[in-house]
Amino acid sequence: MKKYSKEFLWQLYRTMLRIRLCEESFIEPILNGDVHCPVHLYSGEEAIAAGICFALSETDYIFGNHRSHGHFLAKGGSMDELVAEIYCMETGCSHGRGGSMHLIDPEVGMMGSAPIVAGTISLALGAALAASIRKDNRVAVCFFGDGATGEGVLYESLNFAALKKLPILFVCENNFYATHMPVHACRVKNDIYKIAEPFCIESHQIDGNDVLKVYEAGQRAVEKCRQGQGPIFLEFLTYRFRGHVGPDDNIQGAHTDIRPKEEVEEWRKRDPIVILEKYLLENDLLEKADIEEIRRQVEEEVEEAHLFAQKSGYSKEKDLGKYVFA
Ligand SMILES: Cc1ncc(C[n+]2csc(CCOP(=O)(O)OP(=O)(O)O)c2C)c(N)n1
Ligand SMILES: [Mg+2]
Repeated sequence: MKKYSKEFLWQLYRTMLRIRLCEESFIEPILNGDVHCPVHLYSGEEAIAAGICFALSETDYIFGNHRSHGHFLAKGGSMDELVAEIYCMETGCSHGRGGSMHLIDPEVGMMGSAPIVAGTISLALGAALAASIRKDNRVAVCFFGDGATGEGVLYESLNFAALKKLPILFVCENNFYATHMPVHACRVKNDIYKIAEPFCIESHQIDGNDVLKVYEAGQRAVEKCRQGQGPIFLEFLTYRFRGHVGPDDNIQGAHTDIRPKEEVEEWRKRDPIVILEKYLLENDLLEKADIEEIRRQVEEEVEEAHLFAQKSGYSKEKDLGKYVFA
């Protein structure tokens, strides 16, 4: 294991905790009916967004999907604007027009997220093509789920990226389910990373709950992309702690999360935040009191973000067409 500075590791830890506490802060408002858009929580998968985004620079591009609060925060998006967007307020990052699944902040390289499964892969490809034409040394990352491997655009994009040797990182967050469909029920082969082989794209399968492993893989891949040795495909194995949408898939009173309870429990033992916490404690890089202090600060930040959103207003009816392509 490489040596990292305490400051770096604390930042990584804080980033994952910011994502987790922000996600979990929405459970009550969702259940109370105070959130008016579908919300797909990222709890349990934080190590991937944090590890990959820490391997990038601010000018690199990322693209997300329907479960992208974590990507947005890890790339440097404002928590105030994220929370306001989830409440569909004018002060949100998409001026309240998008809600939870349309997040964007080009200033920090978060180029957009969209709910169409695999919908942003070709956009990331375009960004990587632009970077290669401009020779500006930027890398584009596309985050997508195991469900996106059923979409043709992924294979078209892999082919084009390989053909043009584009600086793009395909990041598959394999949480073993696409809504309620287990990955083994819709794929002949479960080793997703191998789909890159026919395109001669380097690919790896990595523990997505160990943030240092994610970071190291991300850093190696980004380096290769910058040296013109892209594209790279990384499959991260992970698990969502919550339902597909909302806290527990409780859709109109019907509990539809069909994942075995024991399976959820097993993965909860592999909580990415606890894994890093343990590493930091065992290596005397963090003390229990530090954990409490970081948690207190993050809780305060989350609370302030909700206050910011509550103080914000909805867009005026006459302005609803503004920022919207029709
Ligand atoms: C093209 C398309 N087909 C179907 C849907 C409905 N849908 C929304 S999310 C989802 C599953 C996505 O699963 P995965 O890509 O594994 O991401 P995860 O939710 O597990 O993070 C589906 C089928 C959609 N949004 N877009
Ligand atoms: Mg999935």
